[in-house]
Amino acid sequence: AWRKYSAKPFTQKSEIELEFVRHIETTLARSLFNCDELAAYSGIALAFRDRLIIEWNKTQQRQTFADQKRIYYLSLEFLMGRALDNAMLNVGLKDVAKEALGDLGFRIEDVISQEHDAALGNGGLGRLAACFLDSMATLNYPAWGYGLRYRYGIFKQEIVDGYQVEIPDYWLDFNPWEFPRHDITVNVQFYGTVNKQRDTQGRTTHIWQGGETVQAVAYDVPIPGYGTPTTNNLRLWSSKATSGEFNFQKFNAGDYESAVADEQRAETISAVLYPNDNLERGKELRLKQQYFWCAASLYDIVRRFKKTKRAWNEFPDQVAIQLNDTHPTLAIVELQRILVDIEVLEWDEAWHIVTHTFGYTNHTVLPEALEKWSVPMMQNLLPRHLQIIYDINLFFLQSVEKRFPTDRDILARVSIIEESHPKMVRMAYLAIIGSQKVNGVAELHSDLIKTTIFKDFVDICGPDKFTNVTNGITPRRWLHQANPRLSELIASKLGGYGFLKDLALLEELEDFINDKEFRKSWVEIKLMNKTRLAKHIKEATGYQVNPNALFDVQVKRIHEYKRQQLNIFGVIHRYLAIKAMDPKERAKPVPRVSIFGGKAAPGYWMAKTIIHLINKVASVINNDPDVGDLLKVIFVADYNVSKAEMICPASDISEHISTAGTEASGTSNMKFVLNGGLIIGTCDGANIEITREIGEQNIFLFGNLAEDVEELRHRHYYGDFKLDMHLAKVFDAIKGGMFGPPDDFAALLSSVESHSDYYLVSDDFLSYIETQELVDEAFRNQDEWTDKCITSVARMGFFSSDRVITEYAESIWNVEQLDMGKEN
Ligand code: 26W
Repeated sequence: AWRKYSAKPFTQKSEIELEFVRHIETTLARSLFNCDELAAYSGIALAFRDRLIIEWNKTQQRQTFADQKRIYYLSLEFLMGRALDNAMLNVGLKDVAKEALGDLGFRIEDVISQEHDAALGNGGLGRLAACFLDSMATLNYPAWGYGLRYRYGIFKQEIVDGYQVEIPDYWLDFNPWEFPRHDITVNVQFYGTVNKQRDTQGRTTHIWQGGETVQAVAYDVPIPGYGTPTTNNLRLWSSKATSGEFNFQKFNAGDYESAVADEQRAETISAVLYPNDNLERGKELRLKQQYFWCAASLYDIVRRFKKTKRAWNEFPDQVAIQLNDTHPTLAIVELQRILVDIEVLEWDEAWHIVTHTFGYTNHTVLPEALEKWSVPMMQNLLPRHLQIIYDINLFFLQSVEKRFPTDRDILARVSIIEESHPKMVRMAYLAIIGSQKVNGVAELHSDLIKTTIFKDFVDICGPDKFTNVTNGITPRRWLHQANPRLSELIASKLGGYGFLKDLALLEELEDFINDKEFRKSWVEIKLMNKTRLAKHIKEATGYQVNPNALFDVQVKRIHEYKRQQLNIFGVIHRYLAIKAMDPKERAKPVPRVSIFGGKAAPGYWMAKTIIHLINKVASVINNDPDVGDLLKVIFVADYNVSKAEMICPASDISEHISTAGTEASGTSNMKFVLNGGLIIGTCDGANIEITREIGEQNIFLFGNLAEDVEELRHRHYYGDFKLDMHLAKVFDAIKGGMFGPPDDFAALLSSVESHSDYYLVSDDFLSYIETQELVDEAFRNQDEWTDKCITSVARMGFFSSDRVITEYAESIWNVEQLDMGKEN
């Protein structure tokens, strides 16, 4: 009987139309006669959501029945972007939906663009988590994402008078992609005290009592795989006050205000995503977010494991938990607490289970980004966890002392507790000690963590604990969805869309490099993508840019280490050169549009100054009649995932120019090359492996190497340094007021001129502008340029996140794909 009534997924146009109309008229209670694009988006999204949920249910049943080891990906950030287009493509019904919407009087692009980005992340780390979810579902891995359901995602950026202004991103008004699970809740405790007790067998146990309790409510987001029925789950926790007596007691006692205040305090935990990227500020609310999310997720994972009635020692055979940076490190402590305090396992047995369950991925070597929590704060908020951390540390240091009896200060160096005032808990050390494997995200980065920040741990734990898994991106969103025409052209040559599931197949494209029709289409597609971006630029900024000019793009979070200042100084250099030319000569340079985009953390003053300078330079250059089309400077406001989908396919060259050794990997570099753009970059992060794959004749590398950075910084420090002469002229122009009051930029210039120049802007400047000239020269020869682009795309197969997930699954998680039988 159940089977007779169970829902069936739609497959044809007429069924989509029926579902669409049903949702408009009933779910949304609207009339078809006043159905605007937003309503149309809602209708079609709800129809696809229903479809996903049917597959989601079946996937859960299959995975429960298969009873295999599962992957749990813990990330404080999931930068998902829009869901509708992705859902339609992954399910394979976008063309059908397009016709259905057409019948109903809508253009699918307009409907898709109604959707608000799900922007629960800052940048690279959060977007990587989103790509991983797509690949895990596509490869049929039983996998769960766990995160926080922030009421406010990353802020929206507006540019007012050249300055960044932050607008709250309230995105939950209408979100058809989440399912509240009011029946799936976990109570999470904070503060309170710890008491020792003896149990009936005479053992000492620890009871954590008192304090406050906050309720975590699950919200589930379906994650459809591409070309497979697998639809995995992303579970996001939302905080609310525990229902019941406590509040009612206060309320009945007439203390209405404080009852409401308690409720608000609880809801504050999941209210807002911290907008810092690569900066740790040590705020208590952030620690609360971390514990709230770890405790709820672990409770859920343990509950699922217990349903299988297995012995505890089988836990690591059933559960792999990956920590996306150190933000979820408390999960290690929480599991140990559950096993020892609640399940009453012996310490050593519990610790064995814990250390075979977790893996830790490091995403940054910047010292200011490494998480440390003050001991007094942790003592107050999580008293039992601090005790457990002390015990973990004690046993760890004892083992180190035994093995290195003569090294006098190794214990202080590797202790989880830093002996500062106040004392601090070093989360990365705790993550390493509690994990089975530690990985970096590109080869250079993985080498650097082994030789610098984690060197002692390589000596102590052995080199096998540390490995590399180079990042990747999902070709579904970053090729097929972002650049449908290019995807279609490739499919027409390779005989289908198989490359979307096996990106290495792209290599066959090299066979068509001399195919005239193919090349012509290739160039036309790039021009169309640039024209589309030019249209957006015109609407957003009022500036008209020429789509035939060289589009030079740098879009990413604004940070001194990423060196947007190097780029804008280079732009000013170019401008001064054009101005100095005899008007007759001005036909020579290649016309260029320099496009910037990215958000600065609201408290990061230097990054905001860089944004201000870019906008000031733009308004001077763009309005200078001497320059015309030769140079335009554009700042695209509110860079986010959906803007990236428009911008990546429209670039000729993109900039990935971090100081060598500072950018762990970078992933937008991969997106740009996959979309037929070239790169100007430093020998940093994944740029190095991209070069190895595509060939050094196809990339514009410049600048000092990571191994030289320390020595160069030393030289600056001891004053043995002279500002690059071209850069000096740029600085003179700024100081002369060419771009507004020089005081506005004094601190920025001084960060380069003074004794430090920590990010080596001056050291790399000459090499940068010379390499930009090589870019001009190469672009003049359009045929050779096209050769480079096609060859590069053909060699990008390595950077699929499917390859990345397969590596994690085989070398870290030891998890198998679900056998989907013949139907797949
Ligand atoms: C505690 C504040 C904070 C917030 C976020 C510290 C650090 C982070 C992230 C780890 C920063 C981040 O996003 N790192 C980026 O991770 C990407 C994915 O691996 C890499 O491609 C980027 O190079 C790296 O900067």
